[in-house]
Amino acid sequence: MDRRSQRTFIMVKPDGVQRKLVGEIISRFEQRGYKLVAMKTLHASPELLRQHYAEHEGRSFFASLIEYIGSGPVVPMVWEGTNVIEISRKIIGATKPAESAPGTIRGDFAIEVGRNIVHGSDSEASAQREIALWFREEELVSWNDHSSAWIY
Ligand code: ABT
Ligand code: MG
Repeated sequence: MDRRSQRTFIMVKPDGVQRKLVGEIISRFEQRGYKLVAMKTLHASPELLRQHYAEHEGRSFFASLIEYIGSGPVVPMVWEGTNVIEISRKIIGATKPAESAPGTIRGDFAIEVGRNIVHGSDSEASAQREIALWFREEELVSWNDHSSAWIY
């Protein structure tokens, strides 16, 4: 695969939507040089969220996590570009807000681990699984971003 065509799954959580941070979050990925290839708004079902967070099933926070992410609309997205999985986790910042550096999304906007604004896939396997869970193949757009000649 072309190294520039790595894709990851990013989702603005209900607190990010309600706080009107969707544009801010999109801007940060655009400004870094990444390409938006899919996006929608939906109110996710508990079933979809249980699948999304399957790795945390059985943990003490699982039920409250599903309730929080299901409490309002979310904005799932797919972003594309070199090393986007690793770099997007840096753009987002650490899971615990006390550890998320200023300049990251969580470091600038979040103070609670249970209200941390945005999700990003943590590995290639997660990215593939999550993209397939939230989007149909035909919802992913391939397009040539000529302006990125100055980034690559
Ligand atoms: P996500 O992007 O939501 O997956 O967060 P991240 O990958 O940074 O953190 P992980 B470890 O995947 O946590 C998922 C969500 O579960 C919440 N959580 C996690 C707790 O509330 N308590 C905990 O002890 C842990 C480990 C935080 C994460 N999302 N939210 N909201
Ligand atoms: Mg995670």
